[in-house]
Amino acid sequence: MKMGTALIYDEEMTKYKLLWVDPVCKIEVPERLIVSYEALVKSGLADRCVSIPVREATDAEILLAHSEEYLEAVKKTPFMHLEELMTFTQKYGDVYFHPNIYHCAKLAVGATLQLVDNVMTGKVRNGMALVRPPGHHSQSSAANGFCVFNNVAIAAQYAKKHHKAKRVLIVDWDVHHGQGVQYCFEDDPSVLYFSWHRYEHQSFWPNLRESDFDSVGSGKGAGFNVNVPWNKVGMGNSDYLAVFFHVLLPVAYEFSPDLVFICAGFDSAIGDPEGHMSATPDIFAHLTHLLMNLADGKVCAVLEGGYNLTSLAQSVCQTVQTLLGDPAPRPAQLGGACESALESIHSARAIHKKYWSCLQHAAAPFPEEPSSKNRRLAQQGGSQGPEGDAGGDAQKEEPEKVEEKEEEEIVWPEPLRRVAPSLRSALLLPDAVECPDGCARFSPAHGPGPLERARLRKSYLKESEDEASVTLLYNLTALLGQMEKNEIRNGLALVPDVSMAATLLTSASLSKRVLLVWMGEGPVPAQIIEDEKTLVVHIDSMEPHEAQSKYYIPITLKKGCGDTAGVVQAVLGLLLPLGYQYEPGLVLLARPPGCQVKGGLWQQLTCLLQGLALGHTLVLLQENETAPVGITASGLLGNAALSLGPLVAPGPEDVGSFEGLRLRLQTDWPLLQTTAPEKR
Ligand code: Q9C
Ligand code: ZN
Repeated sequence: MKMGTALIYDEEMTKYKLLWVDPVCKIEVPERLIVSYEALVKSGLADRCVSIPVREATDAEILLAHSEEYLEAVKKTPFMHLEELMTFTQKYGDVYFHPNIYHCAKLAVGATLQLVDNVMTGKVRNGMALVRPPGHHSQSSAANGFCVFNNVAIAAQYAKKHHKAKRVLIVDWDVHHGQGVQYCFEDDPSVLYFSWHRYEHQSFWPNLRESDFDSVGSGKGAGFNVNVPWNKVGMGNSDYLAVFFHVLLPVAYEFSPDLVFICAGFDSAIGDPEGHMSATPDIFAHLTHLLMNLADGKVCAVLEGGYNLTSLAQSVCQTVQTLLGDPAPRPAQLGGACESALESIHSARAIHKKYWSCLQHAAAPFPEEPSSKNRRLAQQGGSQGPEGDAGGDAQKEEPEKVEEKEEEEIVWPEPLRRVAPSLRSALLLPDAVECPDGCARFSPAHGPGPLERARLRKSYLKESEDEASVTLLYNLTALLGQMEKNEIRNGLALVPDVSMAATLLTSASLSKRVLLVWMGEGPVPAQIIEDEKTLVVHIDSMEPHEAQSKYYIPITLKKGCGDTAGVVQAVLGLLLPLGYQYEPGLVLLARPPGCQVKGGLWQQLTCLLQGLALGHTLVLLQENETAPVGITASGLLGNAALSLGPLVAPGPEDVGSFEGLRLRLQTDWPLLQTTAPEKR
């Protein structure tokens, strides 16, 4: 199994800066890289990574995304005097040159390629390149937006050419639109480009018509460009997660990349003077986690923007710590996406429904779209107006208007320290079943006393059952207890009766909230369904007998759990948003007898659920069905789930019924919303 996280950084990339006065460019400072790296060192994260040297990209590599004329022009900049540099700079938008920037730009590309080589050859599983200058705005023949060469676009071409990557996903979570990346792959179906960006109906830089949601790619590449424009500032954690659950992840899983790039700009985090968003640094732990089971875990994060040094350093640490496999923090108090974000989500889903079967039942585009946007634009006084926070009437659900505050006035709590329990995975297995490598066989310090034995026997067992059954129950609660004390991260138990074990555990859990995921035929024990502190998500082929309630959510699939595409859709669009909104302290994943979920999908589920409850996942398997033990253990140990391959269309009735379920549940669970209220 491929292990390790690469960190690629070289101080040399701090050695250029703005040499004249320019209010637009003054935020792009060497300290951006210095504070990011220092934070990684101070927190001990840098030491845990595999450090890989940078190199200079070759001309041929740069030419994968740029014209010869442009490369030749940039090559002359190291020999230019100040005046000449300023003149050269003026040919482009929002960028500056320096005698050493060409050298740094070659290192930034080279660092990204080093990352790709190490990830694609399996020397590491994933990694991050901390680079300057950034890349996603630069174009075939133009520098732009602090970017000289398009690091990620070059690296995607390189991965296709040198590592035979067939499908590459680029997730651009920087707050600006990476138009350079969009242009590079516009008609290329082998590279799926996703970007969200501050847009404000085209009034925010780079003010491009083609940054809107209706730029979907062209020719063979139609459908492979996904834009989610933010038309208001102040977007927060719920907005970001909603876009992941309802737009990016379904499409990404259907696409099934061989490699994932993150254009990891952190100007989309709180406190950033460019972005004016409110998402907190810990959200990047989740965004990273949610991408880490695509492409067999091959994720290359490459720094782009990020101009608030505090928020930048914290966000970089959150990202790298997640790549390393530490448990993600609990994202607290998620609501639904705000109204403006829902409009963007709706628009993106509607325009892409003809390209992606996971979206085929998304609501239709608004009839007035996209012209309504132009009307609003006109009301704001033209398309090239300055960026700013003006326009739109404030509504209750809208994000807070961010006044032109000095950035130091915006404060947020430092992310909590993320502690990984010293024991990652404890398995409760009958003696005859071999314990997979890397896992510990769970044995409690001492057995139950006579009173405890009597209590367990009375509450859960028939008279006829032997002492071994009592011991098993005791061991289960002991394992649960150590997980809840954060001494053990996760666990797996092979039990003779999954229903009984689930009943025992939900009642024994001290967590205020337990999420029980029941994969297959029920019934789910009535005692659990009635339990107010357990949210049950039940995926099955049978219409359930029990009436659905806020805390019992049956998801019915025609072909049951054997329908991989259907289950993936249910997991991404329903289970995960429900789980994130519920904020469980413990996740129980139950595999009742005869469960049809295929191995790879089971592993995906095991891995994805670990983003919840600080990674406290307890998996229950049926004693006589030992086949899934190996893959479950592998997922619990933090190995990436294997790619499911491109997904076929889920059954149309199923997709239709998910949409119906989503509509019914979204009042109680706003993170399920995909459409603005008045448009529903
Ligand atoms: N305030 C990156 O984040 N200036 N580039 C915008 C509007 C350009 C950002 C002016 C910002 C470029 C990589
Ligand atoms: Zn940016």
